[in-house]
Amino acid sequence: MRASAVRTLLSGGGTAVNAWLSNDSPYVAEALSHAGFDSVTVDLQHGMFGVDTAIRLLQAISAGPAEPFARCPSHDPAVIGKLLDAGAYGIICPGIDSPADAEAFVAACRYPPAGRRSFGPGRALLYGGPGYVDGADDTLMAWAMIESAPGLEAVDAIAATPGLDGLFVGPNDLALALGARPGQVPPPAEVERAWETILRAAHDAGIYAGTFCPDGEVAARLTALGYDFVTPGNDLALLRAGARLALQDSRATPNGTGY
Ligand code: 3PY
Ligand code: MG
Repeated sequence: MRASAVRTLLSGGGTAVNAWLSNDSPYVAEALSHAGFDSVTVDLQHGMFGVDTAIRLLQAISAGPAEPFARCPSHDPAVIGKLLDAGAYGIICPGIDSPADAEAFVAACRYPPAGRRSFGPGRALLYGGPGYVDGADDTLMAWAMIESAPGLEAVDAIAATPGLDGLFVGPNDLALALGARPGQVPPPAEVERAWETILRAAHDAGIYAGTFCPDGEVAARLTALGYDFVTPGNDLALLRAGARLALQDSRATPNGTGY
């Protein structure tokens, strides 16, 4: 089976930088896969597309060097199984609020006897190659999102879930849950504290810590703090930031006065 480059990077102490797709263009997915990210995540929770399109996006990501990941909409095993069968090498599951949620999520990602994933790896056999079924459980990554007050409260018990590879912070939902505003730069103090708590819980349990970030600066700061897997905003944030810079440059005058 094809090894997971992200898993290999993290197990050697490196940090992976992940891109996040909210739009439905396979061309953009392919371009981001060639842009230098370690993985590209297809967002089935808030992305502007459904499962059929997500499968095309996973194919497009696989045309470049980045590893195909997906954020499922919930821990519904039907959708998780389909994304894995379509070749996702990592699943990021939103709204894990309890150890029971985490167990259900992990079970959906692993074949029996470790879990309850049903057999039928269509495209995953093409991407993963020979040995997929035997290697899948030790290769594919399961990331539980901590993004609610109950999830934060139960973070140590969630981190102890057998078979879970990492905790992944959802700073925007966490901000809302903690009475702050989502999408703030700099992020609110409540979220900063949660980033520290969740990092410690993951590493104390011997698993990885990942997070969504508003931008690359916050991603670099959280990498320095110890995060193993960072996402510097979604595709639209990258597009807006690039557009802003290009406009600024285009409208600058040689003497710096602007117009
Ligand atoms: C959050 O910040 O809540 C997320 O789910 C990241 O997209
Ligand atoms: Mg969220």
